[in-house]
Amino acid sequence: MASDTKQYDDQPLNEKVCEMSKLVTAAFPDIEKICYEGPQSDNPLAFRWYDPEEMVEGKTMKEHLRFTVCYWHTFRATGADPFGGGTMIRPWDDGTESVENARNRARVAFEFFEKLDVPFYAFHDRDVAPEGKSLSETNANLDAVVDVLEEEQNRSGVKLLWGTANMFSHPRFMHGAATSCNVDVFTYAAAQVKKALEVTHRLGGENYVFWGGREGYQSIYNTDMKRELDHLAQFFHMAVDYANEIGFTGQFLIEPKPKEPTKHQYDSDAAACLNFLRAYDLMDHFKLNIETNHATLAGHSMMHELEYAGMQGGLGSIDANTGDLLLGWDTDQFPTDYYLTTQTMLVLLKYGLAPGGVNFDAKVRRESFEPLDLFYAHIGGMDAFARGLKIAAAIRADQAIENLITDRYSSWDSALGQRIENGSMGLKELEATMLKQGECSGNKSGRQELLENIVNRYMDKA
Ligand code: XUL
Ligand code: CO
Repeated sequence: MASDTKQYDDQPLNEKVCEMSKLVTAAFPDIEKICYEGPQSDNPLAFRWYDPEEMVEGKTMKEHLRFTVCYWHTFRATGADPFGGGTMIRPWDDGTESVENARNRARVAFEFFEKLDVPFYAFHDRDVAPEGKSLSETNANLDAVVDVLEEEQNRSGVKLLWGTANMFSHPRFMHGAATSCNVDVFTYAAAQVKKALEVTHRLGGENYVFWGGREGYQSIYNTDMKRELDHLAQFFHMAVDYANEIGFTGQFLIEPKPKEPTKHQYDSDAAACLNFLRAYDLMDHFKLNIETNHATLAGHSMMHELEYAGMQGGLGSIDANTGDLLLGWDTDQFPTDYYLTTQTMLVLLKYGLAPGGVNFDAKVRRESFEPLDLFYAHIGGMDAFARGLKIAAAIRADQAIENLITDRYSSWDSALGQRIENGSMGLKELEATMLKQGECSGNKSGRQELLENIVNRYMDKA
């Protein structure tokens, strides 16, 4: 692809950008499409493990992994933190909130998706287009950028994994959106979701995500929790009804997170989300989008959250990232740990992922400010997942973990175990059984260390 900045210019660049452009002259001028070169390659701009066409368990890696770039971190993150402003050099971006700049940025994003060879992207409404002075102006801005997204999707074949509405950044959402104490804010949020659903539908989005950014509380003293949760459920039912009305058949997803920005978020973990969905008769319409760093903030492992959702038919998609062991907040780092990706893929292979995907809800560090770092970050994440996929598939092929689990629970395959599992025993019958038997038969070893060694063995060979 041509790599001249000019191809993105609807408008002349302003002075600031021209100056920045001297540093890095175009979007990604020196980068060709990233290709698979194999594990021996030391080319930092090649995949060592991700070979999109390689078959694993009867499907290509591309079909299994459904890699997704997220627009907000990769194209909107500035590198700002609570102690300092932005650091990112993004020569294509004129730093304004103009619609023209947003449209140019969208074209750059597609150059990135194509060069990285990812099949999907995901966005919030407000990542892609600026807010206007009124809701109707904001909607018009969004439409103007969605025109470009649609055009670029058609040109490149890159698809939308999911859309979502940002209902947490604007000050109006200080008390939440669907759970706000202000009925006008609920109303605004409903209008925003209606539009976001229309746009997601127009772009052929395969899912629609709700992350309850401020759906929770800072103080339980001032919170009517029951009323807020009732409102949240009503809001979701409205979204389901409207999706039916417009013919949107994508999967609805809720993304659990326990805290940040609020002290307590209602969607705190997979268990809380599934309980909420059941209590409000939403199980048929929603699954979960499980995010690694959210799982760890909730005090769980990613594997736990995935398994908990998966075993109840509630695993929809994943936001792939990682936290930092030494920091207790949502650092949203790119995942590079093979143990993490292997564990994740073990569960995803078991339950399946489509129409979900592996969305890199991850951002480069503030110090990694060059456009090139965006490539390194995604290549590392994609390779780590491809490697995790291969290791998990090898473990599954040999039933290396499964055999130990089957053996561990084998007592349940006995006549007694089967009678309990099929519901034909009560406390009286069980008492009679144990009175007759007198004592339990011996326990089996849990073999935890052996299992950890087995995983290491597959790390070495896969
Ligand atoms: C925030 C987060 C969001 C959601 C989409 O922690 O993960 O980016 O994924 O709103
Ligand atoms: Co996320």
